[in-house]
Amino acid sequence: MTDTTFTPRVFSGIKPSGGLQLGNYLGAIKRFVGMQGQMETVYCVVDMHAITVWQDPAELAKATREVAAGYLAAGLDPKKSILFNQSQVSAHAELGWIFNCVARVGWMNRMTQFKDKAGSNAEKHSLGLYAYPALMAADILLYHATHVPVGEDQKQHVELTRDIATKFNHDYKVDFFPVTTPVIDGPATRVMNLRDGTKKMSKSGESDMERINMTDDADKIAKKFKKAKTDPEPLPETVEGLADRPEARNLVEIYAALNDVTPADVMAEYAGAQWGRFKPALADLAVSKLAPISSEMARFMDDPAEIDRILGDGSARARQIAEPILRKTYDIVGMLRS
Ligand code: AQP
Repeated sequence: MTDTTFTPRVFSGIKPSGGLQLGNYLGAIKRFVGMQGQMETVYCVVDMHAITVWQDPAELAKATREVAAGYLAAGLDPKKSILFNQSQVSAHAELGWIFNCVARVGWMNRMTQFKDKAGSNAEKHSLGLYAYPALMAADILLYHATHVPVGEDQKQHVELTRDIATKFNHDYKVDFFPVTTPVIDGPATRVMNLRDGTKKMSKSGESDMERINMTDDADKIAKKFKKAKTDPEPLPETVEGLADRPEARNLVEIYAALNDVTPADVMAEYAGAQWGRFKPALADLAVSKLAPISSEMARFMDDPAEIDRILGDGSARARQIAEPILRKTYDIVGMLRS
């Protein structure tokens, strides 16, 4: 259900915890660009989230510019959208603290992403990794965002954002924060690892062969799809036939998302095809769609001062929305400011 009392506004972000991978592009950036022009759009490089696990400072700065370059290369227009990096708008950290005091420990204990990332070694991980969904709620609610496009893996965190907004409004007897709608649509909301179709493709996954990086060249893309794990069966006749075949389903969904068609359209063309036919077609399609983006990214990366200027300008525009909302939040909470 969408909260209709607030002006429609989109917010989403990507963390610069490494170079962009195909899942970030299909599940996030491509969809972010598609929402541009439909309503006000605010997109962020969430560098404060990246340091929830150790980041080399020089690499973090480079990855922040690379994510910004990815957004721009994929068609984000900094005149139509606000594009900035999170740490330049200190209101994120300030509202994040307030939400740390609203969110309940029991809620955080249910976050599956923390369990997946921390594994059996949770005590060695940073407090920030555990608390980061409260900061993510602040990222969204600081802009009174009504719509948050994300991949499937972030659904639980957007639901937590709704819980935080509802509890804040209830505890302080206000109708101040919107109850945000997660926007999770299209064929590639969960792009899977190329070597294990039961795991999500990630920037920080162990092997480079398990993901397509947005900076991979044509040979690398072809090699990675050629070596992608599959089962021995040819492609089925219908989408239903992909149900228990996670690797086959993943490759079909990637094809569909890259080509802006449905998995059923892909099946209509490739029903019964052997991998020897489908994989090269997928690699060719991926190269034709990704090569223009990666060469545009390289062009932006050659001019870091221009990226920094765009992020600086976006940060100033983001602060204009965020600061009044933070000040009002402080008033509601009873924080005295002289
Ligand atoms: N495999 C994926 N399929 C679809 N969408 C994905 N997203 C990430 N991976 C996939 C979406 O990309 C956006 C930005 O994600 P993020 O970088 O902030 O965090 P993440 O989801 O933790 O991404 P990674 O690549 O897995 O990073 P690491 O390895 O550092 O944890 C989100 O909308 C996300 O859903």
